[in-house]
Amino acid sequence: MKIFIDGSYFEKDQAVVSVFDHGLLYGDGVFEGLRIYNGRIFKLKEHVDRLYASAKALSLEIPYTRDEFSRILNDGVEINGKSGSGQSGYIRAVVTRGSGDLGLDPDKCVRASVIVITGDIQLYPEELYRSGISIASVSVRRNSVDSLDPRIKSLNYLNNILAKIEAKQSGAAEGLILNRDGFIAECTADNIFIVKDGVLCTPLLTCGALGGITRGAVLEVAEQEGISVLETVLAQYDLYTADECFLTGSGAEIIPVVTADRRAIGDGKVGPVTEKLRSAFKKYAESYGG
Ligand code: PXG
Repeated sequence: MKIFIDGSYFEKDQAVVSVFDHGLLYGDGVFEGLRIYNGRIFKLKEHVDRLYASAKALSLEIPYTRDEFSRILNDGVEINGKSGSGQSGYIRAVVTRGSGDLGLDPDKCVRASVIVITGDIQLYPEELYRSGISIASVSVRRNSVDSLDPRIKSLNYLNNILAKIEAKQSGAAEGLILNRDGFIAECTADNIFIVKDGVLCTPLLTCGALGGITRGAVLEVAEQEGISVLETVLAQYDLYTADECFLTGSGAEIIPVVTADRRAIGDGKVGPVTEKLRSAFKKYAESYGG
C-alpha cells in the first residue's frame, strides 16, 4: 500500500505525521471517505467539492487546486493497482491544519498537510447486508449549527464516536442520532432512509443530516426506478411505524435495518424496496462514468 503525504508516497509503516500536527492535537482538519467501483472513483467531484466546502468553513487552505487534488486521488488509485475494471476499494482523504506549536492558534501552522490512503474497507460482515442490522437511539445529540455545523466533515468525530459507543453498549450495531429538537438526524457515519407506503423518506439536511454522497446517489437511483422520494422531518414514531429502513454511507454502502430500539421494522425482514435499491445502486455505481 502506497500512502500519499504532502507530495510523496510512503509504505504503510513509514507513513507518519508530526505529533505537533493540529489534526492530532485538536482535531483541526477535514476528511472524506470515497469508494472505488469498477476501477473508478465514485462521485469524485462531489467528494472534492464537499472537502473544499468543509475546509472553507474552517478557514483551512488546501494547498492544491481541486483539479490537482482530484489528480492526487486518481493517482492513488492507479499506484495502488485499483484502476483496473472490476476493481473496488476505499479512499480516505485527510487534510490537517499541519504542524504548529502547542497552542491552538491555527496561524502558527505554516501549511496544511494532505494525506491520501487508498485501500479497502468492510464495515459490516457480508451476511448482515442480507439479514439487516439493529439500531438504537442514543442520548448524544447531533452537533447543532451554532456549535459545530454538522455539514463540516471535520476530524473531530467525538459526538459520533460517543453515539457509536452507546449504541454498541445497548447491543445495537448503529446509533440513531436525534437533533436538538428530538427529530431524527442520521446515524453515526451514515444517513438514514425509511420506506412508508411505497414512499422513500429521508431527513432533510436542515435536520442535521450530512449531505451524504451515497444519500444523493440513492435519491437519484430511486427516481430512476420510479420510487417516490420525500426529504422531510422524521421522528422516532416514523421509524417505528415504517415498513422498511436502511442506512447509506460510502463505507457501509446500503445496509438494511430490521430493528430499531428492539422493535421490528415492518415484518422485521429486509424489505423489497431496500432490495431493489441495493441492486439498482450496485449497477449504477459499477457503471458510473464520472
Ligand atoms: N453522516 C455522517 C455523519 C458521515 O460522516 C455519512 C453520513 C455518509 O456520507 P457519504 O458521503 O459517505 O455517503 C457520513 C460519511 C465510513 C465513514 O467509513 C464515513 C464517514 C465518516 C467516517 C467513516 O463510511 N462519513
